[in-house]
Amino acid sequence: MSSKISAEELKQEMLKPYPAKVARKREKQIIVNQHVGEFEGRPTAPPIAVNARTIPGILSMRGCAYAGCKGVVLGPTRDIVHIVHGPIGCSFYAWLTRRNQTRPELATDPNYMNYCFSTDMQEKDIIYGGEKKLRQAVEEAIAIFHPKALDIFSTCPVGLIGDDVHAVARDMEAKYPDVNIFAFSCEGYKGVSQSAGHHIANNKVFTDVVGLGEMRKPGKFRMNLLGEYNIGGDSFELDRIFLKCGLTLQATFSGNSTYDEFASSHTVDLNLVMCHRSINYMADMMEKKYGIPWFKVNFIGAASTAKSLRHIAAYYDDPQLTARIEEVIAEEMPAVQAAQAKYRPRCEGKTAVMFLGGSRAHHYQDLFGELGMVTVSAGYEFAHRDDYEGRHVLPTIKVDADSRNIEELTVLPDPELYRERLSADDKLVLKAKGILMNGYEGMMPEMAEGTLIIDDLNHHEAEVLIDKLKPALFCAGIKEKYVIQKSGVPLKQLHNYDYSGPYAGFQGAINFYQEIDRMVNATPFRLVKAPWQACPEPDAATA
Ligand code: CFM
Repeated sequence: MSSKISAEELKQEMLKPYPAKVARKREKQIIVNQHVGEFEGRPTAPPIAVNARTIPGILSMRGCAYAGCKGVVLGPTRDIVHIVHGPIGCSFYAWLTRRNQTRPELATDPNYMNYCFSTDMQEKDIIYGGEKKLRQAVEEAIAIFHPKALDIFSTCPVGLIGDDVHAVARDMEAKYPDVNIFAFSCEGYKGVSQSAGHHIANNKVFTDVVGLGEMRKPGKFRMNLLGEYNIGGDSFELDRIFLKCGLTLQATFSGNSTYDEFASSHTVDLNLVMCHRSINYMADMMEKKYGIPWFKVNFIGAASTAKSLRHIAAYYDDPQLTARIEEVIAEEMPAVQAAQAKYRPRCEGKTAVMFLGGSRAHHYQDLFGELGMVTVSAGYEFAHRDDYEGRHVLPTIKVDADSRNIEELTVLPDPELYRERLSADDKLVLKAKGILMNGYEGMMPEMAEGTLIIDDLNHHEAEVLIDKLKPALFCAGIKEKYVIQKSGVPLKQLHNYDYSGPYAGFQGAINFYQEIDRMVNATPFRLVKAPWQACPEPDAATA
């Protein structure tokens, strides 16, 4: 750690003002990273208590289950009409702020992403029930847009007043059999964070969409990319690379995606998992039902992109494909290396802290590493122990009441469509090549010992981090951005990328180097003094 304070001292500093009970709970959620053992040749990390309820009164960075279901997993799909059943605020504030982009192939192709569909619940609907209004909204949307599919998202009041969104979906589908209509019980309170919403979304898309279509894209090497949401155009860059390599991307869940792609995603031979947290359920269920193997990839960072492409080549084990992938890497890397040579000396040795949802706090460490920057503290908002420690801890995770709340589907092999793609021997061969089928090594084993890992970071702890570590850059989201910049530290939004992107793939890495150089070498934030630094407000202790 670059600063003088040790990670343990930093942790104690964070715990200091908490009441004893809160401190006891937070103590298990803030962990000094160590490599305590070994699992299959990789270091293991100490256990971290995560995916637990945020303590009331703490200013958390988390979102809600509805955000995870509607905003994250389904939101980027352009030709499903997404109706939010709830007050208008739930819709408006989820309306494209994530900067997930889409690009219809033809100008005439349906694209509903610019629309904000809501039932705009009012007090009257809360008192007398909102199902009637929801039916009207569905009728109206079908009359205007004639979509192939329409889905309904439940916000908190829907669950509280007991509207049966699934009955409405069933009735409406009986009336409009050409439209696939399904609903999500993803009320905001359904889980401790947006993570619950991911699981709810995965389940419904799996049972009600995947397997219904036969729109096979041509190509010998057909695959899906799960957990890539086209923030700032990331998917466009990945599409470019896959196309160049001769790989066919059948479906992305769900950046730049369409309904037909989801429906026919079961026809591929490989699932790549990018964001493990939000979509691992889908990968597992597709493997059980259709026999599609999956492994984890990371296209954030040029070296990680090259490594992931080489893993794809190893999986298909086709000499022509392997040669082509090597050619593409060789073509792309000179520009990346030139950019590194320019920006790395300007960023080398500077520190970053990273607090993002469930994947990026890990993935982006690779990009910072390419700039010679060090991640001195990191954490997720809502990830589970497997994202921190690696999937080998899955059998030891205790299922609590909150997780039990989310349905775990029992999935069996499809009698007709299941096809085994890999034998046990094939898996061993791939393992020898460094490919972990159904695996994820997690963030902590890959981070340096002595870094502080903080789950569900809150405002007070962020202030301690800034005060004690004085990082060159803070990576988080819009809720944190301005308060942190007022403290003199630039903040890069790594949820929606501020106004820029893409950052994935080779071109994305170059964009990122430029952007980070600009931020860590700019002085304005370091020169500002926040009003409260000059003239602090009296607080309860001093008033
Ligand atoms: Fe996955 Fe995401 Fe993330 Fe996520 Fe998110 Fe996101 Fe995120 Mo914001 S799906 S877990 S729920 S990588 S919206 S695109 S940036 S918190 S780290």
